[in-house]
Formats: sequence, structure tokens, C-alpha cells
Amino acid sequence: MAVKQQTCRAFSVTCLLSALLLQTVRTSAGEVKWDENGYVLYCPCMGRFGNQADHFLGSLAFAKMLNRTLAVPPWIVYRHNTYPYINVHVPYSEFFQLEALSAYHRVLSLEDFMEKLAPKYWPTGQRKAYCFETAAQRSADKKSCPMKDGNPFGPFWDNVKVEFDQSVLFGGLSFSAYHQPQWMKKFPPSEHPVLALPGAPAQFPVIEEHVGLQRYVQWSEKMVKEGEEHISTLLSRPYVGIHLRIGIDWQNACKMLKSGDAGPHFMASPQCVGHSRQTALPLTMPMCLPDLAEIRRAVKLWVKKTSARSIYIATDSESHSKEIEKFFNGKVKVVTLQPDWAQTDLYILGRADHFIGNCVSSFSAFVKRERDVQGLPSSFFGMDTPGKLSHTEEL
Ligand code: GFB
Repeated sequence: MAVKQQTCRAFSVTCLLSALLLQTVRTSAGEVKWDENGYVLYCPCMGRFGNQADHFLGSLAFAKMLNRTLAVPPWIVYRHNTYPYINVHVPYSEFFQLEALSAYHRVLSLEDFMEKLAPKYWPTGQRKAYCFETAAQRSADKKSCPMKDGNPFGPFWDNVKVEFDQSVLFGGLSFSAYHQPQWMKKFPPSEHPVLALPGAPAQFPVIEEHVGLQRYVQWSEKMVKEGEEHISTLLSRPYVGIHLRIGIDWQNACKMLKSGDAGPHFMASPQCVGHSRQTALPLTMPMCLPDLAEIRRAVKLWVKKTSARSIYIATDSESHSKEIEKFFNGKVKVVTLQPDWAQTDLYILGRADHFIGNCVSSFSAFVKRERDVQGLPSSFFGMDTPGKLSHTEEL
């Protein structure tokens, strides 16, 4: 049984359950067994890592709701600036433990599904795509699911060598629990064993009910080893981790706030303004795009409160490390890595003694959820206590 030691110490009941559940999809010889309850396949075709992670949690819940095994897709990593400028499809298990998901529901990787099950149970020539009627409207004959139209759709399915032979259209359904009976009735697994969808069967951002599923997303041993090495060699505890999402694409996105085109619910903002539209707190510009004055205010506050000895800066752009060092007259060590893989930043932020995130960014949301699960404290630029306006905002 491939359940990792580390996971088992952390969650003994979880481990027992995962061991039992894994047996339902694997034979004693370790071969993958066909699940008569069917499968859900999808392309994580919207946004980058944080968006894909939000969608992943909802998709996991959707597969459980239909009692189908989830074929966990690889992460799509866009390499627009690196030769050969093609998307990289990174297996889930590069960053996270696939086995840890089994404590919640039956899963296998899409790669395993394609290699071990598809040749016999979902053979070439019998591959159906499922999509909303409205999505099919975009196709030339208005009856085909746009499974492979454009990037990242085409490269994603090409990566697992899938061509679709037929389309099944549906309407009047959503991915919410409300429509569970209709899904079961319309697509019984005996007739529709593999529900292959063009996008995630989930909402963005992740709905409140599914936020806690983050507990099953556990870092792979490789990521833990690498992340812990960085922490021990570069940082002194306590350390404050900050996420500076300030690059050009983000500046443009935040302009929508200024122009009044966005309400309090804008991308990942429910994580700090609250999930209910009725009671959502206002979303302010410093929460979306903190300037240096707000970065200074928040970092000084949390360094003081936590008696931090170092600061870790994760950023999509300028790190402002020199300016931040000056805020403390060089008395607090300031570290930024700008690693090859964004997940290294996520790991280090996740382990900080305090985290200051960006309320609107789903990259920050990943860190916040992980820390919430572990009972670690987080705040946001422009909002010191999530769900409550910060002092400066109230003035
Ligand atoms: O993760 P993500 O969906 O978060 O996309 P948002 C932002 C991407 O930018 C990350 C990089 O996946 C990383 O590749 N990035 C951002 C970072 N911050 C950092 C950082 O601190 N360190 C490192 N190493 N990389 C959405 C996008 O971004 O923003 C949408 O998914 C769209 O496609 C929208 O662009 C405006 O929710 O912040």
C-alpha cells in the first residue's frame, strides 16, 4: 500500500480510510481495477496554478457527488517566456501526494487512466466528449464539443493522445449538489462510463463548502524536502511570508476595481471579503494592488507582532527586497528566491509564521487555505483581519 508514512502519522483515521478506499481501485497485485461507477475526466483549462487549484477542489467534490472516480489531470504550466514556449503538463504527483486524496474520494491520475484503463475500457473510436449545448454553439456544426479548440485545450488532450469521436450535449444542469439527481439520471455510468469534460466541473472561485478539501492536498515528499532545505538555509524563524502579486497583468486586472467594473466579489476575493454577496465587505484598491506604502505598513505591523527575524518575499514581478530591507534598517533578513517553479514559493509561504497575502489572487488563496487547515495565521494587504476591515481602511 503506497500510503506515505508521513501522512499516516498526521492522520491515522484518514490513513486507514485511504488504505481501504485505495483497495477499491487497485487489485492486490497493484493493477488498476476498472470502477463500474464510472469516471470524471476534465481539462484544467482555465487560468494558471491558483485558478486550477480552486477548480481542482470543486472537481474532486463533483466526482464524489456522482460517486465516480476522478481522473486527476496534470497541472498545465504555461511557459510563454521559456523555449520551446509550449505548455508543460506536470503530473499531480510531482507536487502533491495522489494517495492523500484517497482519504476523501477515489482517484487515479489521468496518465494512469490513459495507460492502464483506456486501451480496454475507453478505446480509440469510442471516446465521447460531454459539454453544455451553449459550448457546442461555438463549433462549426454547432453540435460538437470544443474539446481541442485552441490552447490549452488541444495540447492538453494531445498530451494524453486523445481524439474525441462523438459529442454528448446537455443543458439545464449545473455542477452544484442541487443537480446531482439529474446527473445520475441523465448519465448513468452503465451507459456513460467516462464523463470527459472540456473544463473543470466546478465554479471559480472555489465555493465555501469546498474550501476545506484543501486538507487532502498534501505536498509530495520531493517538495517538502526542497522547501524545508530552503527554509533552513535561508530563513530564521519566526519569519513572515508575503505574496506580492503586482506584475503587469495584475495591474491591468485591478484597474477593473478602479473603474467600478468589479464588485466586492472579484476573482478570489471571497476569501477575505466573505463568501456571501449580501454581507461582503468592500474590496479596496490596496487589497488588490498594494503600493509600497501599504506593503510597508502591513509588513512592519506583522514583523513587530510576530517578532520576526526574517521575511520571505514571493512575487510575480519586482520583489522590492531592497526597499523592504530599508524599512528595518537591515535588522531583519529579507529573502526572495524567484524559483523555477512557483510551487516552491507556495510551499515556503505555507510554512511561514505569518502570511500576508493578496486577497484577490487565487495564488494567495492556495496558501491561505493550506494555512487555515493547519491553524496558521494569515492576513492580507489592506485587511489585517480577514473578514474585517483593517484600521487604515476604516479611517
Ligand atoms: O496562480 P494564479 O492562477 O493566481 O496565476 P492569480 C498567477 C501565476 O503567476 C501563478 C505566477 O500561477 C504563477 O505562475 N505567480 C504569481 C507567481 N505570483 C507568484 C509568486 O509569488 N511567485 C511565483 N513564483 N510565481 C490569475 C490568473 O492569477 O490572474 C489568470 O490565473 C489571470 O490567468 C488573472 O491572469 C488576472 O489568481 O493571481
